[in-house]
Amino acid sequence: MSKVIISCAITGAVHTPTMSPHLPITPDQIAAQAIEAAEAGASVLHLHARDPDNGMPTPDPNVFMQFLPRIKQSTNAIVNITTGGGQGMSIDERLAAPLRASPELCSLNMGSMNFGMYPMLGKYKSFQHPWEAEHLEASRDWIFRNTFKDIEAILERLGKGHGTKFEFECYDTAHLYTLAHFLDRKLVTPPLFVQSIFGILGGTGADSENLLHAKRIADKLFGNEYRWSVMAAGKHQMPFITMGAINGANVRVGLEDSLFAGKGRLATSNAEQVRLIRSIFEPLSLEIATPAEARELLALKG
Ligand code: KMH
Ligand code: ZN
Repeated sequence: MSKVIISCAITGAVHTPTMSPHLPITPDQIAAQAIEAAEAGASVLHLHARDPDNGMPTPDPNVFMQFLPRIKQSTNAIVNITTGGGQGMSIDERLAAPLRASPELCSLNMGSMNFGMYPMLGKYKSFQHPWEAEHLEASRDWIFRNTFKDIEAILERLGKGHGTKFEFECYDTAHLYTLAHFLDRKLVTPPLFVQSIFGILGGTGADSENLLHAKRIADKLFGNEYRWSVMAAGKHQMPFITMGAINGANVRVGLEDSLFAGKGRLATSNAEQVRLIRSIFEPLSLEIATPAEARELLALKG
């Protein structure tokens, strides 16, 4: 079995500061947690930025540039910058930091969809910052926009323009077919890094049948021209990525996807989740890929 690439999604744009005191917000916190996650064994670091004053997701490239060089200097990990950004961001805003930093890898979301953050609203009596409740409430009426034209623009400007490769975010088997369409048109080049995502309200649910179905369809569409990875939201994170790894997938952990490291127990850092999945891998004889091995497996520009 091929070695497992562990990606770690450090902070994202879904969770808010009230939900966990361990969610990294400032550039110092994001850099420190990313470096610690890499030291723990993550070979890919998926990064979003936040306004250092209130923790709100921001597309500002100047904020990204306060932590990206530090991470580059201190680790050999692959930097993967979001192009999904966060609620309310335009495609130009979502592309600003990736175009500035020209990373080896970026996320690329393969379809438009509802994205259910609002169930979290009911879980908190009060929030540290007014934007948090507004952000969750606004998600009831938000369409996570990723039209064919948007996808093409990202492939053109980042892929062709910068040699950046992509973590293709697939929330449904429909998104695998969209990716196959772009493969047919030769707008993407194998090996494709396909991230199957489960448990987001608006996307495919976290049922094991769906995991195996996603693999079956990806095998059918891409043969051996893809590297598969699995992530799942909230309480589904660890069980689902373990099932994925047993079935030959790479995995993604991180506080973007789940704030927890056990039932009702907040993860104190991203690195804790990396160590947790490694402790599950060990008795299963699953070995992890170094950043150099991950670069080779994904055929990155380096
Ligand atoms: N938030 C995740 C479900 C992105 O940043 O482009 C997927 C993600 C999207 O990481
Ligand atoms: Zn993300």
